[in-house]
Amino acid sequence: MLRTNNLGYPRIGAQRELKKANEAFWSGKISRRELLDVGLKICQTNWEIQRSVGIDLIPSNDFSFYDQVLDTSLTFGAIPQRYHALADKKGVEHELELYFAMARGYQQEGVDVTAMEMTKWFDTNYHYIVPEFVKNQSFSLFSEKAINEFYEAKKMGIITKPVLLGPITYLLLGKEKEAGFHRLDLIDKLLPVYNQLLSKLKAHGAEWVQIDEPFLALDLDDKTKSLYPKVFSQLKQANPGLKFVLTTYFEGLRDNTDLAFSLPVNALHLDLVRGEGQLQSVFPKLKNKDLVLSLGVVDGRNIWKNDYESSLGLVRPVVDELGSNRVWIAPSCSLLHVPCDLDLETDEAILPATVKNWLAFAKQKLTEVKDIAVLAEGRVDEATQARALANKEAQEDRSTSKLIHHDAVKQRIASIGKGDDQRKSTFAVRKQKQQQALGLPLFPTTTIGSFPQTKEVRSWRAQLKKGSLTAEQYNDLIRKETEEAVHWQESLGIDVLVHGEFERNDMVEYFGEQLQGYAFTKNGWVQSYGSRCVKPPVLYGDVSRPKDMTVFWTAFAQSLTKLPVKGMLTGPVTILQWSFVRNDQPRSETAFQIALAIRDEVVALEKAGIKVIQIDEPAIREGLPLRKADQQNYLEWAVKAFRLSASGVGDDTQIHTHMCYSEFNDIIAHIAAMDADVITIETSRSQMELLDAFADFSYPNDIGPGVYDIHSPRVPSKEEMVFLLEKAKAVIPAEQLWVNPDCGLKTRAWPETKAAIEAMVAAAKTLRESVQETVD
Ligand code: 39S
Ligand code: ZN
Repeated sequence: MLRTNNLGYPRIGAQRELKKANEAFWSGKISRRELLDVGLKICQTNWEIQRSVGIDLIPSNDFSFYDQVLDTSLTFGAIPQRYHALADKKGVEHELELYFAMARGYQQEGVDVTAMEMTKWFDTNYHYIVPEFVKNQSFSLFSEKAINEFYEAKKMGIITKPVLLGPITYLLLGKEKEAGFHRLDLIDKLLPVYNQLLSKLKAHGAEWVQIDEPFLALDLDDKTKSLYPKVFSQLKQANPGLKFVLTTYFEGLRDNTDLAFSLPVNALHLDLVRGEGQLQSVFPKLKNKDLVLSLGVVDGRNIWKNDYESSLGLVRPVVDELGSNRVWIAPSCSLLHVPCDLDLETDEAILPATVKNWLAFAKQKLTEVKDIAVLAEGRVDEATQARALANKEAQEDRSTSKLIHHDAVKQRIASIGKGDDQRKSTFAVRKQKQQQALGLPLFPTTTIGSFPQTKEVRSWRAQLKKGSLTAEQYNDLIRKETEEAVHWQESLGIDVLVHGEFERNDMVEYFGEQLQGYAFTKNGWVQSYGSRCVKPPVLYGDVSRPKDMTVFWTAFAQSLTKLPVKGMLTGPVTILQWSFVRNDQPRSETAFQIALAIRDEVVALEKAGIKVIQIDEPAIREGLPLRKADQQNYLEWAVKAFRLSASGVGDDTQIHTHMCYSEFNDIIAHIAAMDADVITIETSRSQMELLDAFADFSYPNDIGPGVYDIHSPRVPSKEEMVFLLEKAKAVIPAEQLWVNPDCGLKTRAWPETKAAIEAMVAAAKTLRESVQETVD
């Protein structure tokens, strides 16, 4: 029997139930009990959906209240010292409060602890909480979440397959918080606790356990390579009778193929979307073994319908070779990265029926997995037959659709000239001209662009969409909000102002909505971090810009003040990265199309009298291919796309860019090659660690290292920020330094925003005074 295997299901709920419950709990509106109930309800719903579609291996422990890596830290008791007092004070029944304190920081009842660091999950727009390890790290079975979830599903009559982050991947995802050891050296302490958990799961009736080791599909050093056989034989030995499905994703195994097939596991999952060609090389390894292969043929990272015929082309030879008992059909990775249910999308004005017919979300992907299994085995019922036919028609419709291709766009791409991705003069020349135009002080202050998207602002937009506010009424409200923000910034003494972005829903969706070639959804939410979700627009066709996108509100804000107002745009690579993009042409081609649209907007802003323009590229590092061999090519076209978007303006127009949430050290030369006049960059959660890279490299242009973490409601003191700025000043010349927060402020509330920005401006003043003193 060809079985079906799911790796993970979206956990925010089809109506973002988890987001709403979490936020209600944090603001004291619901109790812990009520929040736990919402969580359980989501688990039960997800299990039921999977059972009804006919998924054989249904995951548990893929649910999380905030993040699965943080769950793992709590499971194995890797709780950093600074939370111990809180843990003791609250006691075990407050596990959830401790958990959220680690995720978000905690500033109450005389306790003041910062949040743990957060960073991108491989090359996705999902963020995980970075485990912190110390030299004499100890582990213990602290949270029993994995067991509880297994038990809950069992009550429904479902024997789930618990999902655990593999021990090597878990350690690699973390960071050493002191010198003198390597985190992989902690494996001998971790494994006994890991085994303790596994034996409990077994005792509760678990048969299969999914061990996620995405690192096994990446470039590995010898130390890590040699650890894999050791770890997996120990797991095998310590847990007789338990079956392991070793799960890799986001890349093909490539040079780790032999290693992966040598490991003593019962099943191996391959991502056949990213590692398309890898089946050929694994065939020879399968002889004389009873290993099960889980074939990840349904794309867990994008929303296009699976092409049944091409999937069957992959699957059938494997079934012929191994027999159907040794083959599972699966999505390529967890479905966490796609929205829940396409059936909820019924508004043809934003998602035309033609485009909708090309798509599949998580729930639909489960059916695809099941269909492919049924078709591959040839025991086809009528309903499956009908879906297979419809699938074939949808593929044909998309491949010939007139909605997708536009000659004018293709011609413009073809005619990109040599100088089109270069500013007119060097940075040194530009800096002088910009200084003349702007007259900024030393340590100029600015913010990253967005101000709090309060409930009110969002509800105005919701009302506009529903028709209970007219466009005029809505614009009036946004105008007032913008005016207030501009006047507040002026009164505070900020040097480069922003308009606040009150008119925008999201920094990518907002642009997608105004570009040709895009469709959107009403409910296509995907978790980004914690309770925060995004609704990536669907880029299905050639991209062009029919009219101005941001000029109106930027020019309005500029009309209110003599100080410079920064125009805010999202860069081409980030728009690409945070959209669901076409898979029928190379990503670079799509990036260049977006770049030209943004370039036109940059020029339009300059024409409207805007002197400073920020083109955000927070996702440039996230788009970096996971394998070194593929990176150079990406960096070349990504940097070119940014430069194309930025190079249409005169020398005296100052171009900023912004980046966050990634380790940038390894691509610093390429960041410099983007040649933005100013880069503002996230650094504060890592205490400005990043700056070492900028100093070593001697970054040529101006830089604003974030002086406080905006992803936590905690208000930083002026002294903390002065301390960080002094740290920055030690490695970056003062003339190059800007003062700004880590990121945009849309996720924050006004009171903490005002307090923090006030302190930030005061910190900049203190720095200016101290420089003045040394000059005197
Ligand atoms: N990726 C993207 N695409 N955008 C980003 O900003 C980022 N930032 C980084 C990395 N990746 C990103 C960090 N990630 C949010 C999301 C991701 C983030 C940071 C922040 C965020 O604030 N998301 C909002 C949220 O989860 C949703 C933003 C949005 O699209 O709350 N809002 C819409 C709007 O403002 C819809 C709002 C909404 O939920 O128009 N409306 C309610 C509804 O439709 C009704 C509101 C009401 O009546 O009060 O049910
Ligand atoms: Zn940011």
